[in-house]
Amino acid sequence: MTAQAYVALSPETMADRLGALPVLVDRVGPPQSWQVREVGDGNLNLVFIVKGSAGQAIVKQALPYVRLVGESWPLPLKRSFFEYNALIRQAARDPGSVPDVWHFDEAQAIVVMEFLTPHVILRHALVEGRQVSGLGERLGKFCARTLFRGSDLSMKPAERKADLAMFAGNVELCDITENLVFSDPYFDAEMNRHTPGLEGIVARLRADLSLKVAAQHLKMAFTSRAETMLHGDLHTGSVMVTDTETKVIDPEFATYGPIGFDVGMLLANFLMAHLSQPGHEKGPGDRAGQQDWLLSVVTTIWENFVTEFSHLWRTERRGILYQASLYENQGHGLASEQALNDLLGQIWRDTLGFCGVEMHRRILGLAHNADFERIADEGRRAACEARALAMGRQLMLGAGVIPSITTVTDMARRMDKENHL
Ligand code: SR1
Ligand code: MG
Repeated sequence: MTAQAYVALSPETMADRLGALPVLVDRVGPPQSWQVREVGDGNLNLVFIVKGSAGQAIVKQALPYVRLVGESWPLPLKRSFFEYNALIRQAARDPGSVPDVWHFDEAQAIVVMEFLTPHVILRHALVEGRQVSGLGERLGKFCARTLFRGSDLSMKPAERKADLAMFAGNVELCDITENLVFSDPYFDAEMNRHTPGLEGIVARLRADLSLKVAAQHLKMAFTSRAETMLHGDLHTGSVMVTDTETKVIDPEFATYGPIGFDVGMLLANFLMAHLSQPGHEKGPGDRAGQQDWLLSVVTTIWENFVTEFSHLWRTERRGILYQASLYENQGHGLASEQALNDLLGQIWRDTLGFCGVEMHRRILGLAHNADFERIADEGRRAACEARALAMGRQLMLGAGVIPSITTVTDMARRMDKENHL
């Protein structure tokens, strides 16, 4: 199959195309027993559930264009190669955190993997008002482990440099992030859209020159500070959950970048989930408990990230940075702790900035999120989105002085009561 030219799969062709694949026959059953559904609801790819007499599998295939927009926006198939390579690294760096990969076909841009059941996309669960136990711990540790172990704090120099070079090839997906996240929200870009009623705050944000400068500083950090292998698109649509289990999916945007990028994007999506809750109320205040829980997850993610990252610093710091030979082995363990605190401070400031831009781009840019989009009443939606826009600005401009995660969650509670329209 790998020798053949790329052809997009369909439910009808699945058995003919992949029916001889040993791993699918073993785990799903003979192709005659297969039932195939296309279930992709993301912006880019085809996703099929293949169900047979012995089990189920996910078959994910990249399309040669952006699904959300259509064939007018071509996108290379090689993103599937980066997704596969990121998944196997994340599985090694944080075992159990991602679906098991069973097969990869580079020419057909196909990744065959474990079907997660009864998992659902976290974002949908949050919109419905569901809670997931252990979510913040799991995600905080995922960030710490993948971001620490993908960096020069941990990796062997030759492997790290080879990975840096390899993931630097993910040019077109980085280009999406560079434009859609860091630039388009701050001017009247062609693909932007926003909810009617936001015109006033949108005009104020786009006239805010300090904000424009902050966004471009963050863009420069993203493009030039190749600190670690990022997931690259770590939002609540890239997480699947049961009531008790959490798995991270879809790392096709993987690239080397600043450690705070993934953490900031993730926190932004929980803060947006928090600020969107009033739009989903069926009666006054009936989402208050969900809002409190969402902010507790924000706190837990950050605290677990810091705790786990610090633990890895103290126990696994075997890369070329901050060598133990310079610190602990000289009896200078205190200096190592000082260096850790300094680094966590830098990551914190980056996290706040990236958190802010993500909150802006999901409301002003091309790719919105269901947290707000599923609020049918435009007036209510605009009120919620305006609070998120205002909060994003405060995070970006205040990144250097916001002292703690409690300050952030207090800010979210305050914003939730304010009118920013
Ligand atoms: C054109 S792709 C738009 C967005 O969808 C993906 O999930 C990423 O978040 C990207 O920015
Ligand atoms: Mg995705």
